[in-house]
Amino acid sequence: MLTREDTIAAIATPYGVGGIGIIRVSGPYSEKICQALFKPASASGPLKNRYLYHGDIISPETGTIIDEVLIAVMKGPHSYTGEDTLEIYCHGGFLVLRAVLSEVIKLGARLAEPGEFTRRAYLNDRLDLSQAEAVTDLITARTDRGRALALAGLKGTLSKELQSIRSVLIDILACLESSIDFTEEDISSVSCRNLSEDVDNVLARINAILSTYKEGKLFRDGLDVVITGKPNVGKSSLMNRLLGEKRAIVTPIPGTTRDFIEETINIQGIPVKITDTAGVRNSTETIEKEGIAFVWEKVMAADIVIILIDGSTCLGEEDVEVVDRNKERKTVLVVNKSDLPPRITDAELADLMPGVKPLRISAKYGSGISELRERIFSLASDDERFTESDVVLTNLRHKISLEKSAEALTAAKDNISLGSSPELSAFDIRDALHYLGDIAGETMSEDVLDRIFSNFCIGK
Ligand SMILES: Nc1nc2c(ncn2[C@@H]2O[C@H](COP(=O)(O)OP(=O)(O)OP(=O)(O)O)[C@@H](O)[C@H]2O)c(=O)[nH]1
Ligand SMILES: [Mg+2]
Repeated sequence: MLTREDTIAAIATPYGVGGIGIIRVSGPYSEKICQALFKPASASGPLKNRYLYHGDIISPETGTIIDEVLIAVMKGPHSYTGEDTLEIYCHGGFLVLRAVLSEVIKLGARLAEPGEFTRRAYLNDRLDLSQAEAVTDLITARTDRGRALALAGLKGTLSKELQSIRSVLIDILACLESSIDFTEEDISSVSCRNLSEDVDNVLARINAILSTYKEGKLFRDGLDVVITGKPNVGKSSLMNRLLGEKRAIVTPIPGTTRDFIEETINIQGIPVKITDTAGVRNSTETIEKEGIAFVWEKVMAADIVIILIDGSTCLGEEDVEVVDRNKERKTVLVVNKSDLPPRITDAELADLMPGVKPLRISAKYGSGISELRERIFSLASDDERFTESDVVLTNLRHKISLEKSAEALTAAKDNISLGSSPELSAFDIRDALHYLGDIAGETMSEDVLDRIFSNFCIGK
């Protein structure tokens, strides 16, 4: 069980070598730890709040200098965690950081759990839960659009919209509750005539947020695209072309790629993981067979499959097998080597995949690649236009709570229009409020919080 009475500490920068490395301390001992460890180069007397000081970290036991640092004390409640905090900007070497951290621990702090600083920020009302969750999204964002959405979440754009929805619901609830105190005949005299319309408006606002989830998830989690086809069609060349670097081995020998290779690229803000796979053919060779078994696994898990065909040779059995295996999937039919004389006609392609418009490219020379990126984007978005709005739902937990809230509101609306007793509708509205409150983390149990914060890194 974590308590907030103790003082926590962690290295907040990544492991490895860097210009600086930061140790973060939060809790009631922060200032004392600073006094015990730090000798300022020039200042005297107690360190001022939110000032940066230059000096040495000195081991209280041995009197030896451990590092020359900058240090800042930030007193609660105006700090990230809401508690007294200390940040020590050390030289960025792992041994330096470990030595300073160990002195901090000796002085009474304990090592922080993953996400514990942000958890304290949430427990001290510096952030609501959805904002705290946006912190990891921001750190792990892989494209600019993903980063912008996470930042909007952290700044509270979703929280504010939900807060405003909740205040409308509270008004509706007040109306319903006041009418409960009146007799049946008096109900109409209470000024709550448009309740059904009010609930409808709230439902529309919730549905508008819900409708952004697909987009939010796409920008946050991205999607998986697998390149498949028979050997030597240019899968690895296409992989390299999409990445803009030579990542996969390309040779004229069929069967070059044995294992799969995965890398992420950015397509209009969506992080797209591209997987290059082994060429598909009937093989008796163990390594190649294993590689091909992987292909089918990867293809099954993919969001979009690129079926690659070599346009400079005739269609073969393996091409047909690849197409057959992907009948149920979202696919792009890509014909490579368009720089060479074509050996496959449009009619043959139409026979192979009826109703599908093939895309001719040259992975070697780069033609057709931007069209391919566009095809991937429009398949991913189902040709829907994305909002420019900042209130975009990216988190499954939030989506589930919003859906439950919408369900409760629909029930409330039905009860109101059926003229049922106001108690019933009030009950539904309270439910809806409760689910909205879950998003901000108003009534979260410890184990839900444990689950959420365990995904954070240590020191955040
Ligand atoms: N002319 C031409 N040659 C290409 C093109 N794309 C790939 N190639 C050549 O085709 C050969 C095979 O390319 P790879 O990218 O290794 O093909 P692969 O599909 O990954 O092959 P495996 O890994 O063996 O399944 C190489 O010699 C490439 O240079 C292209 O657009 N035009
Ligand atoms: Mg290859």
